[in-house]
Amino acid sequence: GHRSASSSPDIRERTLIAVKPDGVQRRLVGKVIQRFEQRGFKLVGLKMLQVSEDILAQHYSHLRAKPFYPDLVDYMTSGPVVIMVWEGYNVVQSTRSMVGHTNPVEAPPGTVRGDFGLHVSRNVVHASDSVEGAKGEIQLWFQRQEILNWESCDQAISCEL
Ligand code: IDP
Repeated sequence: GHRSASSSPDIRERTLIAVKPDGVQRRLVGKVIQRFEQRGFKLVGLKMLQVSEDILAQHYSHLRAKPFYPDLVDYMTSGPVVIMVWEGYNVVQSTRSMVGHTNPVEAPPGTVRGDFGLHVSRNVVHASDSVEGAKGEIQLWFQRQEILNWESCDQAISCEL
């Protein structure tokens, strides 16, 4: 169809999604991945790791002064996380709405936190909250060569190019 440079969708937008230690323990990794896959987003990076306090301090630098910060560090270092980069049109905003409010009490059914979470201190997943924030988080968590550029055959069908 007709499109101009300014209106063409940015299909290369990326975000960082993590299944936190409670999500890994509860065997929710597959269910979380399935939601983003079936929405039409493309997985371009994936790894499992034990989080270091150093990387966490950078990732959650905006929360360092909060009273819950020490508990947040204990939670996030309590076991492995699965960390991912997802790509696609409007992926940051769309995955945030699929993840739901930070506090699962406020997250509606149908969202990851609304379906799988009970308390704000164990909210199953992380998702970047802005395009700029996502860029910084992806740089923090991933080496350049760990992100794969691959063409998906359904791109034109899912995103009307
Ligand atoms: P977000 O994860 O929805 O982007 P942030 O405000 O960036 O929300 O908080 C980061 C993480 O810190 C939350 O996902 C949650 O795990 C934890 N957290 C936030 N607020 C609280 C709180 O009031 N008590 C305990 N943990 C919290």
